[in-house]
Amino acid sequence: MAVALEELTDKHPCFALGKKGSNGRIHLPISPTCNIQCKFCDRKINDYEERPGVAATVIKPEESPDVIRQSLEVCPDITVVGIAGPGDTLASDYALQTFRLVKEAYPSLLKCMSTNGLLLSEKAEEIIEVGIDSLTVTVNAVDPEIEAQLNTGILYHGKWYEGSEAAKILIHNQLEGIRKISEAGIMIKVNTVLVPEVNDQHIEEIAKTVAEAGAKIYNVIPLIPQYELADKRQPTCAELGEAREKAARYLDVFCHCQRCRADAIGVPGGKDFGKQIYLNRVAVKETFSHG
Ligand code: CLF
Ligand code: SF4
Repeated sequence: MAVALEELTDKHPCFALGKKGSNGRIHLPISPTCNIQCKFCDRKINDYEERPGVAATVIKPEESPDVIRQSLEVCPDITVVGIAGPGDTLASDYALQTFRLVKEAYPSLLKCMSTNGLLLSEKAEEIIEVGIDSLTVTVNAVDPEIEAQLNTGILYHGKWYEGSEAAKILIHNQLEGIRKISEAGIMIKVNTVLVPEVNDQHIEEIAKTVAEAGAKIYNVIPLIPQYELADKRQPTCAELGEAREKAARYLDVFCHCQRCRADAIGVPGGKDFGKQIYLNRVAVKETFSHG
């Protein structure tokens, strides 16, 4: 049965509204590959950068229960098992396989999945059946012309699409996926990477559209200028505040995002145990590089 918003607000650090939550999360770096190319994404395997898309290693689904056990020993505040990359959670089957194992081994932990949404609509039934408790979809635009400035292209059913043609497919699938998943009662948060002069005047439209599709919480993430958007700047605090204020007209806004790595472990913003757990794993030899 789907978890109610009150329970998520209470137990989930990224759905805590108002004050910062004190619960922790473990990210399992299970999903190595991605099926789209965001212009700000520079996926890396290393142990020093603090940002999404980075992990020290990639683990196998069957290693997850043991990683969770070790993590709970060092951080008993963990209430959520999240999968957020370092690639996309639906580009391979590993994330859904892992959630099945987690459900069996740790039924009391919340299962949180994060995706770019390209395959959300076609995988919706399976996601619902697996019993995800919270889902995050990254929607950076609902206008294909704007999305095309943030995304080079998508690999969809074996074919590479670019520009606004790619953006149209991506946006359509994201919104359809959000509709299907929210109809099943699963709580959805939408993340938007705020890019000054590209989508900063578009936030209200995104928030309105995703709220109509069924999303309940919105998280504006300031751009980390890198890769093809290295020449852009980070939004100012005022721009971030304005974007949040506009979004808040349509849904609840989450304000404590820490732009976590794909292998973060601990309370967001507090001590991170990711390196200690993942780099100590002798069994983990196979690293994946997107380089
Ligand atoms: Fe992880 Fe994301 Fe789940 Fe949270 S992170 S998959 S919803 S358990 Fe949270 Fe980190 Fe921000 Fe993500 S603070 S980057 S919003
Ligand atoms: Fe990177 Fe995520 Fe975009 Fe894939 S969806 S290119 S992993 S930011």
